[in-house]
Amino acid sequence: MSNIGSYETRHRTFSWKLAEGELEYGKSGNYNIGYFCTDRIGELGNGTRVGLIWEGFTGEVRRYTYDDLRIHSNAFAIMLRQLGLQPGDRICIFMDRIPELYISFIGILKMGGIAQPLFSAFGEEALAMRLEDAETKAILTTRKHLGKVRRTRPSLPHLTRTIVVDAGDRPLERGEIAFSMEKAQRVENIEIAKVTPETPSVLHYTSGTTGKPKGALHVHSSIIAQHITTKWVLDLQDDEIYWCTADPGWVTGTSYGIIGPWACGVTQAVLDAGFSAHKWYAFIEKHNVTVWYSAPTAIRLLMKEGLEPVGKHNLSSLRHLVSVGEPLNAEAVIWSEKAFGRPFHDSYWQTETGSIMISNYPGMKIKPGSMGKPFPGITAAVVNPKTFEPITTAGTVGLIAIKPGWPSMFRTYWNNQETYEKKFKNGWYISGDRSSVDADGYFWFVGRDDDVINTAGHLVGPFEIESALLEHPAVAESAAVGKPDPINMEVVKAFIALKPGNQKSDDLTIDIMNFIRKKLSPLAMPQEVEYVDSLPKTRSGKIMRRLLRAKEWGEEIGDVSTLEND
Ligand code: 6R9
Repeated sequence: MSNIGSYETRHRTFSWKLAEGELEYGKSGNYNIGYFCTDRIGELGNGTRVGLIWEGFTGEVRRYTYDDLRIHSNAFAIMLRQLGLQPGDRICIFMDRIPELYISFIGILKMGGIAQPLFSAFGEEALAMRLEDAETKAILTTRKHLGKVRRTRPSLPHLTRTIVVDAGDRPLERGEIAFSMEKAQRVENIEIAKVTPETPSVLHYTSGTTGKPKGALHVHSSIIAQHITTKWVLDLQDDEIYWCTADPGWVTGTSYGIIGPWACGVTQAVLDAGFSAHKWYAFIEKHNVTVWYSAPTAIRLLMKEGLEPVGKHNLSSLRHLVSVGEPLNAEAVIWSEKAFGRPFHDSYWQTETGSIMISNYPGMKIKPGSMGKPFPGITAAVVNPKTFEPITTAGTVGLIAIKPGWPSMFRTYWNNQETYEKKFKNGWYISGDRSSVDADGYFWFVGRDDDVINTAGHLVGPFEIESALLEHPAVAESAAVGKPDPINMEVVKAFIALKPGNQKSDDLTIDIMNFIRKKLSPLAMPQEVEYVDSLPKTRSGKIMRRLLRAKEWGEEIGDVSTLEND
């Protein structure tokens, strides 16, 4: 039996008070996320349960119980306090996916700091920009990334503390502190910072379409939504081995890679290694992963490798699969059913929303290619882009809008209240994505508002074209963008990466064009196909369509600091 049981019943009977009750949020005056992710699990009698199974790129494995997580996060909190850091200070975590990343995140929250996780792969410019904007006081890092931190420090007067978690006895420079989590004194209990539900907790930088990245600020009560969505969408049950493939530099890696699963007291597995189908399947097999939260980009990479590597592993432990981050094409859902005997369940949300807003739930009928329905307690609609009034006609495309008031909603953009306020229109939070809703209440993603293609006055969504392209046997990855055209204003241009064993040719291009024309329409047919080895993506795996588009239009590319380039 799934945790959610019947979606309809939950939808009818839901209240955020009930969700608070499920977590006992505020019990004995405690509102701190750090408490709920570690100490509380011990109080429930599960302190000896493994909370983290970590595997490094060399295959080394480490296990931490909830008691360990509590004690080690206490050590981080004590150390940060001793360094004079205060509640409300922004403290950056800049590490690969090592245990210290996950545990220091909790330690920062326990001392009342605002955790600012950043991708360790960021170069110094991307790093400096975000540290400067947040006036970050301290950064936790490792020797591997220390050089970048050192190079940014002269331009960052607020950054007064650099903590190196693997320095050992090696000499450090002034202002740098060596701290070993494993060697620190084991303190069973500390005074966890008294916070209110509205005290800031996490600052996540999201890359805007142009200009500087924006810092979405979250608060401690976000855990109410993260906990209940983890329980009902990811369906985590007591004895789960859960794997979230996202890096905590991306919101998925904190909301559902730290807070959600630990608030539920389950075992989560982390793999600190790059992508390879074989490595991923071996990881699932070795640790008996039961619930897997991943992203379409990764799923499409697995699809590219085909069914053969799947057959080489025993993946029978898997029981529930969920996807986020990019539109999940119908083909990927169908393929996963073939490969793993289970479909990927799509889930839709944003850094700004802090938790899953729209999803396919265990037990609810999946319509492949649809994002599913709003989470119980979430009022979502598509609204008219001009009037911001809800569209009630099934199938009509509009902007995805959500009624404010859910606990994990961001509270502002750091230093940018003006942009924050612009996100609200006519009493709705406007997501910036386009979708339609069908007669059964399922949402169908169309594209980001700024990615929609206007060809001869018709709005064509890139997702529809890309989904169709991915059904062509030669296509592994695709992006559809608008290209200037003197007659039609814009026409569709497709960027395509081919599956192994296929060669680009004029015949193939014509075949692909015809494939789309027949499947969709002459309007949606790409007028041009460009073959690429891979598509430009952000570190969270999102295809950067605006970058491809900007080239076609000869426009400024804007901020590319989240671009994956290795
Ligand atoms: C969690 C996360 C948010 C943007 C969002 C949308 C795209 C996310 C999606 C999806 C289609 C889904 N997106 N999930 N598009 N289907 N299931 O990804 O946060 O990094 O802030 O990105 O990602 O365009 O607006 P974030």
